[in-house]
Amino acid sequence: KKFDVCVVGVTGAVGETIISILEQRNFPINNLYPLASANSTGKKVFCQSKSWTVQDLSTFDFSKVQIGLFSAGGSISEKYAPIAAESGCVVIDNTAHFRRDKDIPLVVPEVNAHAIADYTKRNIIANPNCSTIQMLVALKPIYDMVGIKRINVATYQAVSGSGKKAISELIDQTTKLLSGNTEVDVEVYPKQIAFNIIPHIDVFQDNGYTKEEMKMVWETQKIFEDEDILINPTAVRVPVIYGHSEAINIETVRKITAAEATNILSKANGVTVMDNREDGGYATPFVEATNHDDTFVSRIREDISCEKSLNLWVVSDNIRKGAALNTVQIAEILIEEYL
Ligand code: 2RA
Repeated sequence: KKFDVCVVGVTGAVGETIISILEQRNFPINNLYPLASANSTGKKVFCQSKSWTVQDLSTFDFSKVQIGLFSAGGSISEKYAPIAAESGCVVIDNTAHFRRDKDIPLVVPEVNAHAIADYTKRNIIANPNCSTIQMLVALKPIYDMVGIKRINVATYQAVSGSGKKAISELIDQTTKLLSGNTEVDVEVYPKQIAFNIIPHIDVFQDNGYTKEEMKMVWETQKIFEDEDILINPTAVRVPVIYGHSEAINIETVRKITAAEATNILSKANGVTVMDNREDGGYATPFVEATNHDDTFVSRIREDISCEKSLNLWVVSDNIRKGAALNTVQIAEILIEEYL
């Protein structure tokens, strides 16, 4: 069976990657409707050996499609996802807008695919934040085996997480500085990002954490269906273009050795363990993760400072598995098991 699919935000970093993944995974498309703002209408999108014309989101009739993949910002999803859902289109939304809604499933296929069944409540499924997805793909097998009480995580997040403008800002700043300029334009971030790191992603909350950090708390508890698990994130922006990295320390309910963790992770869906204690024996965002589907796990070692505690280094392409691939994987389960 083939499906009529729309992709909302098709000109953005995630939208473009959704199109290429729909092609790579040969998603059964009957008609494809690339949707964007009025100033992008008429542009051509190529997918599955056909050219599709970008249409204006604001005038689109969502009754034409069965599935809508949204990645155009929270305000666009807030306005159009309910319209699409009421027209009978099942929406898979990449923004944070619906993630905490109790009637909307928040899904990482390798972790809680069963939750997709709840899509019927609002006809909307939420895609988690990229930094949450890679962390839970890596931690789920350990969580199931020995239980996890607490997670400490520091993230090293690529600028592509902020969109195309952030990528060009990093490149422009770097080029200028390497050419001897001392002044650079700073627009997307509060400070220069080239040759720098910024411990601030999304808005500050009253408790001193940023919203990006709190997303990792809220989303982990919802996806694991575990209100008791404790998460302590620090989210940092780094001058990398693609690929988020995370230094994770977990306290487990029952002891797990590094060898046991390596063994269970080596068999886990969507995980590649790359962990040799030698030069280059670990995953990095540019060399290993970019343009790959898997979540890479390295530096697996027992915590020397705490019994029943383990350290992991987790790296993944934030635009692919962190957004576009996870979205398409949810859509694949949707059509295989529900539509
Ligand atoms: C970021 N996770 O990296 C956020 C949104 N993609 O900026």
